[in-house]
Amino acid sequence: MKIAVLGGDGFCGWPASLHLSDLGHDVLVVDNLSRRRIDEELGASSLTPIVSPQERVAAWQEVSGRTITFVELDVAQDYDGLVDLLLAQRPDAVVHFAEQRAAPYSMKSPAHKRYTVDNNVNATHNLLAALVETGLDAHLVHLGTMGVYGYGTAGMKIPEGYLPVQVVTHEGEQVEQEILYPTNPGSVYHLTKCLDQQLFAYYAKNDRLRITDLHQGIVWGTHTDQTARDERLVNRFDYDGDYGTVLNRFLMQAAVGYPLTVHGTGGQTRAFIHIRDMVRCVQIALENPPARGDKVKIFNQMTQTHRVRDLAELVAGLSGATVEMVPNPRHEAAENDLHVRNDTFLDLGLEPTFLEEGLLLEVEEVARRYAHRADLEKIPCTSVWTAEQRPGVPSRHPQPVAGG
Ligand code: NAD
Ligand code: USQ
Repeated sequence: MKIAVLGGDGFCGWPASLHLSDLGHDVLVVDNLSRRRIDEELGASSLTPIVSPQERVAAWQEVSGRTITFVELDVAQDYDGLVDLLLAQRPDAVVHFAEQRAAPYSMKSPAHKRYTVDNNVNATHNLLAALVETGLDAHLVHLGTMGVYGYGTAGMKIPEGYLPVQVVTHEGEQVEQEILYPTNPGSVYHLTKCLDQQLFAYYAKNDRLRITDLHQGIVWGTHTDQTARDERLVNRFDYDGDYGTVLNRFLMQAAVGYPLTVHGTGGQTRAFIHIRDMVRCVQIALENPPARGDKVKIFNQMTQTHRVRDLAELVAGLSGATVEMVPNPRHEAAENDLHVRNDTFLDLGLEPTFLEEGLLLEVEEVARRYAHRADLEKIPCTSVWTAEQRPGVPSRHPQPVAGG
């Protein structure tokens, strides 16, 4: 297959591109390098030393003999460029990773909220409109998030995208329907993924586009079989307070001797997936496209759920790190249970990589190897969700007085 990977320079996109290329697919990486510029804005950088996209693809050619083409393009801003690229390359599939993906970054300020909405919603909509305009029947595989569901249910397992509901008509007849599971985002970033869902549903219905939306949990780990082959292929490893995700942060914090930063009581339960399973899932999704006219296929891309304080205890037990309960900068439930269905990927052959000592140590080992590059001042999460959480700083946007 010819596969365009939008956002192919990122934490998930790069290892997915290498995996697909290794399988013999013709891979085109498209990225505007915004993630690298955000590093500069934040004064942070990947713990692992990542080389330029041009050096990455040259190293892959040297190591594997396979060619990945890199194209710098802003999917959200350069619609005409996207149309021209699709017409010139005519991919069989497009994997869409090209969004601003950090919840804390999306909550930093009104400007960051607006950037995240503009970038993510425009990127997705441009791609959909461009597929229709070009008439290409490419299968679109999007990386969505488990966070579209919120992190709790009425007691059942979170289904894969759709919820069967019974409604009573005005004649008193009970009718069964299937609806998109109601969204309950926990940040402006997560909100953009909820908006994406609506865009997909509409374009699948109206234009019969073939779309798969992968509702992914928190990805942990760094290496895949391909990224480990040469230091120039190394994946990025985010540990800063905006982009670092919880388990990788804990492993990095343990490696550099920093107390593990548990938000609040650490009672938040989240879904997780190892990076090697993530690339396999993308492959499986590409191999099992919906038919034209089908509704959007939605898969829950996660393998396990964990409570944050349990993860901290596990990492502390393995490494001797200390745990620190810090005030939660987010507006989220202090404690939640999370039960998720993920039957589709299991039925299609995914063999989950579970959290186990060896893998945790492998990631900690990566972090230890590059510990000298760590800037400990970048570890605290300083982005807060509400004005009330910003101590001493009065809100610039006073709330309207109820009824006033
Ligand atoms: P990332 O920030 O490392 O990678 C995203 C890439 O997209 C970056 O290289 C960035 O430069 C590029 N990009 C962003 N906007 C673009 C635009 N307008 N045009 C072209 N390129 C653009 O993020 P990631 O961790 O690799 O996440 C990839 C996708 O997977 C995201 O959509 C994210 O929501 C989803 N996801 C990630 C995780 C996780 O734990 N990392 C979990 C669930 C879902
Ligand atoms: N947390 C801590 N300590 C930390 C960092 C985080 O306790 O040092 C807590 C947070 O408060 C939160 C939980 O850990 O309750 C998860 O935070 P996270 O930053 O690991 O994950 P999140 O913000 O949800 O976002 C990440 C990715 C995002 C993806 C999402 C999947 O950045 O792109 O969509 O995971 S999910 O969580 O299933 O919505």
